[in-house]
Amino acid sequence: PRSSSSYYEHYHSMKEIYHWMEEAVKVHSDLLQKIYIGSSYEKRPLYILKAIHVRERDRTMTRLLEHFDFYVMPVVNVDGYVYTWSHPSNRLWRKSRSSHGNSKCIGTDMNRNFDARWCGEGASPYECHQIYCGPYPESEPEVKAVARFIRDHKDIIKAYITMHSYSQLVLFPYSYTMDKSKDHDELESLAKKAATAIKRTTMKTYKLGAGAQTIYLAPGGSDDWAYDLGIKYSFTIELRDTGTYGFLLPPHEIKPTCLEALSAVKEIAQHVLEN
Ligand code: ING
Ligand code: ZN
Repeated sequence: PRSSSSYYEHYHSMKEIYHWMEEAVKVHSDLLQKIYIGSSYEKRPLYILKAIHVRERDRTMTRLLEHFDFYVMPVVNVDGYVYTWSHPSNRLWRKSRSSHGNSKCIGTDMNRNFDARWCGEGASPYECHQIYCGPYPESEPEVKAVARFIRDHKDIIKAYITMHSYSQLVLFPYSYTMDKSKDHDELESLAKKAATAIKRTTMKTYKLGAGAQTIYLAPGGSDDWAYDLGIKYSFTIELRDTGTYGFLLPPHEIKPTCLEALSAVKEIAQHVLEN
């Protein structure tokens, strides 16, 4: 891979990302492990990186790693990601690459495929739609692998954060209903702290709120599912920007976006530690 300083200034192919994961665990074998959690519809491996405690230069990170392990899945939709690189006209592909039954259309929206009021209002039962919920919950092997990993670790997982783009938002449950969750007030104040941390880091403004109230009704999302499983601190962060470039964020904005997102993660971890 490229030297670490410029790695976050370019977009990388799936092949490069696999190579990067391999090298990262080799170089930091004391800190990092690569966990295989299953394979995609097109049989690509799905990996989660686990970061454990080690002496760090960043003091906040050192303290947080003394108390927590971090599990990071760099790419969930590996098949979809590869597909976006295959031809310029496929650049904005969203869904998985599975085919179900004899539909002419390919792909399920993975963020409508979790078992949280699956395929209710805000998802579509039609294969050709962008927000197709799939034939049944966890029909997608990638969703099943993630859900199984979280279920198997639910007693040790203190927080769950899923990164999306774009809109600059810190969202929390629920997205599948307009009703407030029982932890609404605490999650809202923590989301506020996360947005403040982002502001401090890069001066960018992130708005916040419960998913359905802030953007739209969307059942079957991973954060609502994790929350209902018992993981109270469950968030979706919609990264940059607010529409100027949208999904086609210029490469020079990748690094600052990572830095602000990391500051939000740290703020959430800090709160979990104190509560
Ligand atoms: N946004 C999410 C989407 O799947 C979301 C928003 C968050 C939905 C949480 C459900 C739950 O529509 C993007 N950009 O995918
Ligand atoms: Zn998304």
